Amino acid sequence: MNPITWEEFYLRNAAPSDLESRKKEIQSFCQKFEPSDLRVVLITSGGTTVPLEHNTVRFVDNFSAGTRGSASAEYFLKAGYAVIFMHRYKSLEPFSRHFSGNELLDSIQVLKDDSLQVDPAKAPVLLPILKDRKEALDSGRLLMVNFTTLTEYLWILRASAEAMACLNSRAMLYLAAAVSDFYVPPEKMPEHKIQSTGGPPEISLQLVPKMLRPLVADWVPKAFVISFKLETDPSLLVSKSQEALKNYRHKVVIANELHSRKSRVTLVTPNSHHEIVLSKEELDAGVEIEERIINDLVEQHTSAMTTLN
Ligand code: 9Z3
Repeated sequence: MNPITWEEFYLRNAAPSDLESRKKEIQSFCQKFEPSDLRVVLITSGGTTVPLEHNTVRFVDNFSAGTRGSASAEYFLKAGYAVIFMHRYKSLEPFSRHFSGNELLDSIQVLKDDSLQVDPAKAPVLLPILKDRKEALDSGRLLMVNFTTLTEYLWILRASAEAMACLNSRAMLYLAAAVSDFYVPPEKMPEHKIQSTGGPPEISLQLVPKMLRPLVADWVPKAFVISFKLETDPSLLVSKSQEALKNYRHKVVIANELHSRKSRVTLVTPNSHHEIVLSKEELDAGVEIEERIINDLVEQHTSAMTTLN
């Protein structure tokens, strides 16, 4: 069955109640950089939920932790970009991603006089992260925007993309979130929690329209748009990415396979493709593949901007 059109999706799926205020925040962030030379990237990160009930107790989710997006945000900030970090609520965030569980609390010691001290052994790890974070916050180059459900994601994505249009070719969209391809339309969703007394439920998921199409063609036509393609069969990666580029006419698809995604990606453009691979030694030394990806994309963005302007 064909998916509904993207226009119909927005008509049938209500916007989050606070959309207007969030939109304003994103618009003023973009307008702040409109008169400057600064480039702005929208990063989407983490997975989306698909509710099964209006009063949601249960939902369909996916594996994404937001590692790719949160690491990428730090490298874009280092490269001088302003970053709109549109992430799944409670998924990994730039800077805090380096600390899991009680790691941060464990790095602070309580002294005999009740004063606090950073564990001298942990300070060399903490210091560069705190300095980079301070720089990003003091310069006003980081905007955090969160979402949880697929519908919320799609409304905020559209509002953000439209707000970025004023930046023309200085805008980049880096769509790393793992967005559900399927959802339960509101008219097919029960109001209340599905009861087990009714036997096993038959849940019919429908296709989500491909939002890359209006995003590239209508919402931010001059932006440098990068999407991600995730497969579990590596033999499909390049051909499916080329197909996406042909269909949506954006600039780059980053193809990755689920299990090797931290050490190997393929950057596919309309005319070529190349791999970025980390060796075992590099991985052991803590090199992150996102650093290489972002260096590559910044160069491609620079040359696209010079051709366009
Ligand atoms: C990706 O492929 C990301 O690299 C990952 C990152 C989600 C694998 P983690 O958050 O994982 O670091 O754990 N994102 C896009 C996946 C996706 O849903 N792509 C769609 C597709 O392949 C289209 S945009 O069809």
